Amino acid sequence: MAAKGTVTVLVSAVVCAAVVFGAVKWEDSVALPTSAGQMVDGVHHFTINEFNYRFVPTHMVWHVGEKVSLTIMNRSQSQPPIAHQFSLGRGLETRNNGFPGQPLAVGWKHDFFDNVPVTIDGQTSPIPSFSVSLEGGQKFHFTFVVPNKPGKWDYGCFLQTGQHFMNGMRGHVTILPAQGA
Ligand SMILES: [Cu+2]
Repeated sequence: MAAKGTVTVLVSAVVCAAVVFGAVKWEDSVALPTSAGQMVDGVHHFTINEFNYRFVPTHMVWHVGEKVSLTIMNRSQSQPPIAHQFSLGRGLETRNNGFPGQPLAVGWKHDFFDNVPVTIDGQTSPIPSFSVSLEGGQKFHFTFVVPNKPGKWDYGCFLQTGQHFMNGMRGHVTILPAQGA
């Protein structure tokens, strides 16, 4: 009889662990941001999560002239976690790697942030070829006013000679005319 009791306790402990694990996973997924962002005091806030090998969200909509606040979080789920990059631009720059038909993705021909003043820790300045590379667990925050560069822009991670990009680490931003324009 004592043995039977032990088995019951073990089984309920396992069920309990499964429920807790499920709850954590669920919370993780509902906490992830949407592509719509959040408007707070006239500033459009977005959080971009980086995983191996994808961004969440993969799509954002900005308007020319609005102030955007971007928080990039590297949530690499591997052990050890790996670095990721956020780079926004247009026109994929590729390099031949010696295998026909398999060029490496190395970056953008046109960087979105060229001539765009970016505010980091209260300091505002244009940063040529601005991109953000983070180690696992790090986050980075910056703000800017969306310049008059409408249309579709792409973001990606080009680390490990473009392997992350090839693996699907990419997304896009649609920039619409100024609201009310
Ligand atoms: Cu990456």
